[in-house]
Amino acid sequence: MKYLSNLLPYLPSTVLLIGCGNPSKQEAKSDQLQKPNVIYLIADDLGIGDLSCYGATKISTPNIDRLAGQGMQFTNAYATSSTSTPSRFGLLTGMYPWRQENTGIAPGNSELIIDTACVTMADMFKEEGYYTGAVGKWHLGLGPKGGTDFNHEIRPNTQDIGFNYEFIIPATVDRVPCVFVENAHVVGLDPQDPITVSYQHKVGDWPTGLENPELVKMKPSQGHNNTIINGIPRIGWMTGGKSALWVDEDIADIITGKAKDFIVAHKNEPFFLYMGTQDVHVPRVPHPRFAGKSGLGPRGDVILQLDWTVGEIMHTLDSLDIADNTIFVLCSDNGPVIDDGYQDQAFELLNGHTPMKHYRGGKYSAFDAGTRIPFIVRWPNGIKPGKQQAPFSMIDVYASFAALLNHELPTGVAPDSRDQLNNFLGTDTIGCDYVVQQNLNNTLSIIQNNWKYIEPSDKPALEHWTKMETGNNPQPQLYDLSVDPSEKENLAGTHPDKVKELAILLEKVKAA
Ligand code: NG6
Ligand code: CA
Repeated sequence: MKYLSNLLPYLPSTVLLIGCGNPSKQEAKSDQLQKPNVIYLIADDLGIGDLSCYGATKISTPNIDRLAGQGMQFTNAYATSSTSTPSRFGLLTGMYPWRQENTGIAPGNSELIIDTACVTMADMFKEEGYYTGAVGKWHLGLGPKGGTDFNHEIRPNTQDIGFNYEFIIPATVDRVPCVFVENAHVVGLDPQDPITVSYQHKVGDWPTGLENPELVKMKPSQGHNNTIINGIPRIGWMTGGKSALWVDEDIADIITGKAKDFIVAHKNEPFFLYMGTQDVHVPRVPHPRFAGKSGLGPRGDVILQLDWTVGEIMHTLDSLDIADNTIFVLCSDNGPVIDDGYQDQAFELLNGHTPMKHYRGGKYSAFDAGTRIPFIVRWPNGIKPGKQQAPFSMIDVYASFAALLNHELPTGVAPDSRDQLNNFLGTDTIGCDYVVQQNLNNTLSIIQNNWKYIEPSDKPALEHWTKMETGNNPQPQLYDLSVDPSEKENLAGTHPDKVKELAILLEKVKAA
């Protein structure tokens, strides 16, 4: 098994005693030679500046800091895209999302946007004998073309693209329907009270933020004025399914509990757990035990809640004695945003906190803060703790795991994913040849050797609601990230050859 050669230098010496101890000892040790479990925890809209291990001083994230201290902490890691749906699509398919239509931010009743014929990363783990699960935020659609019917078995679902088990939030917490789906069924649904969802027009007679603003406990700042659920006006209209509605304050507890249950149930076999937290996406509604605890308002409080979730998963692994042979990845799906549509005082209470660090832009943007993400990989059996400065892109996670498992990817599978295993393990300090980034409007950028080129775009320079800089510019842009990480000075005019070189490279990637 090839993957063992990667981890041999780091295996505890006791493992080398396999076969020469007493039988019970031998059995216990052989666990350590089992394929490593994989937990891939993708937080929502978490910024590289939101964690104390990345330099935040106004907030403390002790559990995540411990994870980072015991693993490889990446300082130049990128998501494929600056919003959720395409970013997650790229991770799970190993294909750049901009190659496929319909991979933009998905509504809550979107069809499953990953073709069931696609061999996903979950399929790959399954073929390798892993038990696979998806828990938490999904946001890649469910059901057939035409949209999801939440009142019957919901197929195709994650179980048709490689997952054995699912307990998911269909889209985002600000989108209807506000229900969980477990193994193709809405949890707690009363068949006498079926769910109707629309993203075109009002359905049923439940109050909306637009018509009944006096009923909301969290006011919108942008959009978010359709059906009110739990006092929070959402995107989209719904009616029915009353017994199935989630309570926002409890979501972190529920999905963390489901993730823990999954780990406990599958501790004796290799497992792959893909977990998406709703934190720190809007609406930011912490459990009362975190409310007011950060001093930075709800946005800070849900960072503490996320840190708690990570701590719970770590404790679970410790209590089962499987932490050493579990690869635990923590990252974000895209860059941070401060006001993303509710009046939650995120700006007013920042208190000097810098979610984007010194990077330009944020969620939605072609500038670096759009896709630059915190990225931590802990694997005591296979990774010596350290910092990884080499460039790394989430598009390469799939092929890197395949390499770890010595799993040959057939032609056409994960077409854009490159084997960056040594980068992922922190032993390659050069990193990937180039990183491609995608903004809200599908404007692409490419980074190579610290030079960043953003292709020209006629799309708006500011995102409509948040006024975030999108990085769109009708002129080509070129930045030297080695001296200008904040992308202040466009050097395209003075470096036409570099612009040409990177534009050609980007065209090549597009044509591949
Ligand atoms: C935007 C929403 C924003 C968020 C985003 C998706 C408005 C005004 N803004 O359209 O609140 O939901 O979509 O975020 O509706 S993501 O992280 O899931 O991509
Ligand atoms: Ca997101």
